[in-house]
Amino acid sequence: MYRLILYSLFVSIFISCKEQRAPITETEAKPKTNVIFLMVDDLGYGDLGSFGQEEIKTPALDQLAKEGTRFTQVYAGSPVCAPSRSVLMTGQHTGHTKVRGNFAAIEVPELPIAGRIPLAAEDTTIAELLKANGYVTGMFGKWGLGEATTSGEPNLKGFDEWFGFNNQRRAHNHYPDYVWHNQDTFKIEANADHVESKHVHELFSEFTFKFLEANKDTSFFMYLPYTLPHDDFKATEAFKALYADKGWSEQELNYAGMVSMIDADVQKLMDKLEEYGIADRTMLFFCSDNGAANRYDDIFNSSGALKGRKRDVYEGGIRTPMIVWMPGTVPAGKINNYPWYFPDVLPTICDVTNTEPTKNTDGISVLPAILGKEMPESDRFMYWEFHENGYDRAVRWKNWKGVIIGKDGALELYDLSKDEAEENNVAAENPEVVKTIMEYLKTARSPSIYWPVEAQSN
Ligand SMILES: [Ca+2]
Repeated sequence: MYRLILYSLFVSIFISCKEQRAPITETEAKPKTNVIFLMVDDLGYGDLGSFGQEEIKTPALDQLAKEGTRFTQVYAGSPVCAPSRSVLMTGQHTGHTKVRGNFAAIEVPELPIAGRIPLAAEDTTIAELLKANGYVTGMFGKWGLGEATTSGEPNLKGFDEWFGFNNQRRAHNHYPDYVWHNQDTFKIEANADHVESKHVHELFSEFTFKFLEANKDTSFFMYLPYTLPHDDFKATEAFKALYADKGWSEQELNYAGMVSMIDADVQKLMDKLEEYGIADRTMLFFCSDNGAANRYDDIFNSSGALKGRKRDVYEGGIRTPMIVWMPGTVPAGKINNYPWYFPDVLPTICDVTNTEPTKNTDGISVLPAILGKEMPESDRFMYWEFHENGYDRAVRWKNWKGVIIGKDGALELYDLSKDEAEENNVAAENPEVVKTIMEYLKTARSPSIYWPVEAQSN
């Protein structure tokens, strides 16, 4: 719809320009809307002040929520890292996207890093689409969709510049002695011989702000898949010190400190966008890539009131806090309950930037919801499959949530409008809904050679 409105606007401007024979003005040559997608790693649904957190202090993110819109029913692509990122980048859910797990379910001996499946040439990413539309593209953080020398290497998947980890396992170390800068290794001498001196997040931050300054007068897409607050649990001393009087364990102190490190970066990001005068033409998204790795029940309650955590297809494994911010465009201080998920990010960003999306996406543009407009009640199916525990599947349809644990498991059904915590399986009382979801599941996915269902043990 927005594309249509923009198109009619363009046509009317074009016609009026033609009639008046006006020269191209400076206004028309202005840069387009920038997009920053900041996605942190393993942050839970309940970890932000604006989503109910009481112990960990997130003042900048709370301010972001006050100036932007909080979406309460947004889902990541998967309950773990790599497939969630694959869904995000390709706009295809885990029944269609190339990378459906952190490791393949079968042996793939020809890969440089066994089992880590890269994106292929035919997998089109958001970054490739935006780059083709004239955007400068940068990524700083953890990629996870292709090692060096593979077809999924980030410079081959649309990023002009990238800095960070392409290997997920190495990203567990926040004090590595090298990371990647494009196709070269970037040595971190301060961390040589296992000395923990330079926290890698500080480098991600430095590269982020260098990119921002260099491209503030252009149109840019910046993808920030930061590695906090993922295990290893290590915050810098200054951020741990914020919680020194709490009497928490070392891990809890570090976890809270890591979330606060993210928060400080968000503050700096908002300040810089204001300082450069580009906040009103930059759409900033903030979310997590999957649910909380640890629930920290009775301390942080990182999954909030939701069931499960990372590696579950229950809500606690896949639902993420989502804040969208663009002063003057995205309504300030609003809470929006419209349900959407990572496959929607590609068509939405395409809509924001007036870029032609790929045809094979499983998502829709949720730009109207982001702009505070009514969207028709959602009656589409949202889909997840997860292979680490066997073959788990989840479907969200309207307010229904269907879950199947294991290849031959029976469908559990929850009514999220009454039972967000997925405590009462109402499958027996709703045979028609069960039937509808089971029918959908027959069509939900295409086979994957790397994650063959037949190979699953349960
Ligand atoms: Ca993760």
